[in-house]
Amino acid sequence: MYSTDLRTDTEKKAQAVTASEDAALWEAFQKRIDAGDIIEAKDAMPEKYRATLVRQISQHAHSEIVGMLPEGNWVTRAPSLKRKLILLAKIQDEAGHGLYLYSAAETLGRSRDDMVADLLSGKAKFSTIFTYPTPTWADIGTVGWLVDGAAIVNQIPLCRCSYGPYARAMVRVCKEESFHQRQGYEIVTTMARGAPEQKAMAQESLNRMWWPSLMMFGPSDAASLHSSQNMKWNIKRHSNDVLRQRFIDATVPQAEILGLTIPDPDLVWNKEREAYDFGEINWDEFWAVLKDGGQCGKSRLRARRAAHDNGTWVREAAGAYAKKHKTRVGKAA
Ligand code: FAQ
Repeated sequence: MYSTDLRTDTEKKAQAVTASEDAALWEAFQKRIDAGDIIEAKDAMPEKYRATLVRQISQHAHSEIVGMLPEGNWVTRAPSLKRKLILLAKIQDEAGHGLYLYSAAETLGRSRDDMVADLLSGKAKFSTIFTYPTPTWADIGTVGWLVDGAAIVNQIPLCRCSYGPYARAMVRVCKEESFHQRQGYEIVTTMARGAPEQKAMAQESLNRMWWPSLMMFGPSDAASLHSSQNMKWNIKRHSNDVLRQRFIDATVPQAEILGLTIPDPDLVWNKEREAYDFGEINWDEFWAVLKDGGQCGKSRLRARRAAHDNGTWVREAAGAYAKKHKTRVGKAA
């Protein structure tokens, strides 16, 4: 079901054979990458390239789907009908992003059913940011402003990723994330310019969400496992630390405009570097969240499992329809 793997069985077998010709294949492949070629689903590629893309794209897809939950928390309590409609549309966009991404990963030969099974069993990762709770309405603003803002900084370079289906999916995703970031910033602006209680709520949310947003870019370059190979393959165009710095430099002035304070006493503009110096990220917290799911990791997975179970009848009906359609088309032919 849902397969978008474009390869025929013969092509799959041929590619499995070429995968064993490591040295020659890797060299020819690297030449294509260095020449700026875009790799397509049916092209020969080292199995490690395929595996790393499946890992990254499926983790990204899971993040979009799990990322719907912290915002879903506020659909029934949005402060006005207009806010509710906007929030619903945003959450639906995130579902769409998940679906493009699962489809892009399927072109590499992994089925969506398998990827979803990995998420539900707890084997696959999703972004640490979505293990944090969203207890106030201001969090819906900061999720858009900071989380979508960080996602854009991370994902714009992915529009030039060497793997065509992922790069093309990212173009549309980034356009929508850009709208999401603006709607989040608009919520925070309204609160920061509203009553003192509203401004305090926006500040309190920024205090909680700032550091986890910085962790979205992944571990420091020194601790990153995949960055150097992924940059060699033009999957990643910039390192985790470079993108994190870019996000900080863009976001600090946005907080200043609102009269909000970034919760980092070490944050200071460095004239020589023309960039902000910032305090130490709590990497112990990051690794602990990755390992045990932090505050909400387990409940996010429980919610996903329940949604999956509730959707069983839809998948069964779609499968039965597809089978019937195939039989009809077969008979007509
Ligand atoms: N959370 O060696 P690296 C969004 C893992 S979408 C969890 O540096 P890499 C939209 C990493 O996977 C947000 N795991 O890895 C939205 C690896 O694990 P593994 C998601 C993390 O791949 C907004 C290990 O640590 N975006 O927000 C995290 O080179 C609002 C070592 O790390 C993407 O997925 C983390 N924060 O770089 C939705 C973008 N960081 O597999 C709803 C695409 C690292 O070895 C509402 N992904 N890990 O066990 C990427 O750009 C990269 O995969 C990175 C990590 C940058 C995330």
